Amino acid sequence: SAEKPAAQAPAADLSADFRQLYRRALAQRSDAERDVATSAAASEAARTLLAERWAATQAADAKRGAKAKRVHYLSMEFLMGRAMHNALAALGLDASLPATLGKGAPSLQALIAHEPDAALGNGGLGRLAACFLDAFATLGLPSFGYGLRYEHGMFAQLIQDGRQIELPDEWLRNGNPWELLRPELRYPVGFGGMVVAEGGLRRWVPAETILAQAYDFIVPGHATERVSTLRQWNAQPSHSIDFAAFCRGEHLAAAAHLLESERLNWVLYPDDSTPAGRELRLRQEFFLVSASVQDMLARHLRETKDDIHSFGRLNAVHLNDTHPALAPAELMRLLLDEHGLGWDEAWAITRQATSYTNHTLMPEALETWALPLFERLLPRHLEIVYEINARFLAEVRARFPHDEARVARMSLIDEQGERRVRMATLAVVASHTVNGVSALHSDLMVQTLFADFAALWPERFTNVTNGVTPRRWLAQANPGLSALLDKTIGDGWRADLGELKKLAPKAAGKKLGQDFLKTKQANKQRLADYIRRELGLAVNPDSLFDVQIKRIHEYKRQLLNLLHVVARYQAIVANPEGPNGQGWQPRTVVFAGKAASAYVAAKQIIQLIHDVARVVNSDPRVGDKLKLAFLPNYGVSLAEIIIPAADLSEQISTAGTEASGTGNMKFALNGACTIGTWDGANIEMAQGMGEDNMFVFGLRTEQVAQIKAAGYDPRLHYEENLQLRGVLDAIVGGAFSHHDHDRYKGLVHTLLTRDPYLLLADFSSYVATQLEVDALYAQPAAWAERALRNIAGMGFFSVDRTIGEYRDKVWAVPAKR
Ligand code: 26R
Repeated sequence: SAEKPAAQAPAADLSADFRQLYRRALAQRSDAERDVATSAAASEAARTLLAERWAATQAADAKRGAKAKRVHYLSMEFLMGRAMHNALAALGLDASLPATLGKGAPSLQALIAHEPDAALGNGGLGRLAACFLDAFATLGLPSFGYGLRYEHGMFAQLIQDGRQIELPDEWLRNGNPWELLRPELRYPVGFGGMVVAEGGLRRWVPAETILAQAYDFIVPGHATERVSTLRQWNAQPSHSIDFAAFCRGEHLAAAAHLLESERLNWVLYPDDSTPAGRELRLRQEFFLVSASVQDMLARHLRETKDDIHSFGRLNAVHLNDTHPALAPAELMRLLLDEHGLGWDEAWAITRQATSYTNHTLMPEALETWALPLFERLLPRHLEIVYEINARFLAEVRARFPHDEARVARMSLIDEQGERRVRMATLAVVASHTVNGVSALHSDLMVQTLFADFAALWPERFTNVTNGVTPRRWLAQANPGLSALLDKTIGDGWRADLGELKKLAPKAAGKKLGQDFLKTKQANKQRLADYIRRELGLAVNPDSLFDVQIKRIHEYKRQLLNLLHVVARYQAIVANPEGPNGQGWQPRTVVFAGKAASAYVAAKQIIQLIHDVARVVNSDPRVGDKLKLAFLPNYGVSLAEIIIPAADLSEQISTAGTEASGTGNMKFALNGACTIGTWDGANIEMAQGMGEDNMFVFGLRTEQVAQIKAAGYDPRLHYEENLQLRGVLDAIVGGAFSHHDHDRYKGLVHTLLTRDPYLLLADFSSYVATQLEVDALYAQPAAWAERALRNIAGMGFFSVDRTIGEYRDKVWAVPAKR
């Protein structure tokens, strides 16, 4: 039933239209700096053309109206990155841009460079949502993304003296050319107040009301005229300034409530370490949910001539993790209190619509809300949660009589200590389908986090392995490799990534291997130039580029990577002839990533990376055998430069901790080999490319569990492994501490006493596998063959396959007739 997008139509009159729009827009900016003016003009021209397609998409879906099931993807995060290249590619104008614009026009690269990233997300979950929007458009799925229009996205990361400094991100300073203000789409969202009984109904009377104003961020697809919508809500005050107060001269007081509402979408929520921060996050979550549910109800009623009963059949409401898990509670409130439905029908509709994806098993990332806060902000929703819980627990007791321990574990309310609402439980109870994001993660999800729920409702749980868009992450980010693929296997892979398997029988081809290495070399040169500009560090583009880029987190084990760097440094100094007298394979180790502002251990890892880099990079005994670079301010655009240049992709989380990973997929797609643990989607990638084609190391999930159960003692590894001892002794002894001798005492102490992510247990296996990497890299033809086999095995990891599975297994969207 997959609707393959039609082949890209040649765009003769489109390019004439574009040229005309561009020139007109440019003429209006004759006083601006040239680079700024040209990119603004190009985005304005592209936006005008795409807005027409967007309107046509909306009209087509509205016409199908009651027949077309709509998917609503609710997410607190959308990590969009830049839009210009994707927009021009969707219009078919990227390759022909110089010809379209004529003499003296800027290059594609110059046009793109001025756009700020839309970084409205933290990491994997947010970028996945952005890839989903690409697939929604490309597959022609009637759908909306729903998010918040944060004024400031992910903070900008500055490094000062090796330490992370967070600065506000100003992505909207010059406006966002890809959004359309929708003045007619504005909904009131309430907070606080009380619940009143009114003629047999309960009604919420909020104490304050904030308006949610829609902005539609347009997202074009590949080889289709369809343009998806990311509807972002902007908070606005429900009434203007207090004019009387203003006239009395009390200017700030007259406007105090404006700030109160606008602060709602000031920032993408960084972490919830303070009470004020937690309350703001809960407000943001409800604001997203309430506006979105009101919007989909309004459209449904309009299209079905007020048939509320068919809402569940014609609308899918998907929860991207628990952050929007208030949606079923808000839908229930509207169905019960505003539309007067009875509980049973309202609940049936809600369950029929709702589905939920879990993205992490880490206990500290599971959302719960203290009851007093929940009740103060959302009194009616708390009543509804209690009623859902009462009915649910009755079902549990009927199935498992005399098992109050189970009831306590499964309750929507955590009664241990301070009472709290468990959002993951609400999401599971309200959903018809719950999925994890890789095969391993989905298995662990039903064995651990949701074991009680899987015992009750086994059919509710499923897996949908993540995927990435080959448009942004291969076609746009890596034009050199893309051209080589086009020449070798045809250009069908953009719309059907399974085509990559045609590469497998050719992988050993000598010429192909050389051509592959040539494209890699050009990408590495570009990254080397970037590193020199950014850090003033010269790196050898012929060295092996060993890359770990992702959020800094203990479970992701950037520190294990760093322990290997220190071990290698010491080995190079001790033994310049190399591990077997053949010399050392030169390496450039690249890190990038942000630490949550309140995450002390992660920030210390950033500092240690810089401290080690200072010592290693300036040691004349090392030269280019080892260089260490931390690139600041990681984000989508930086990833687009780094990933195509990587030889080796580090995916080294403790087995059982990384739900899926999606960076792992982007690297392999770009011809990097992976060194990785048997975790997340690494496992399925290894199966796709052949296990022997991945550098797999370390303990497996069951072994990790066994070792922990038996009482793990990291010190034993320190005592028996001389190399490890040398590394930790150097770190604790101040070798990298930069006049601050005890800087890393605590960090090493934690490793020796607790080491919760088993770095020491995996160290020797990791170091040994790194030597295998060196050995293969020393044979360019064999390395190229391996990389090509990796690419050939990546067909499964297209986001188009992922969304096809959601459509069929989760949202049950019927094939278009
Ligand atoms: C509630 C708050 C503290 C919070 C917790 C966790 C906010 C955001 C997160 C982000 C988590 C859930 C996340 O990004 N998970 C990642 O999702 C990716 C997409 O499925 C996976 O590839 C990746 O393995 C996982 O860590």
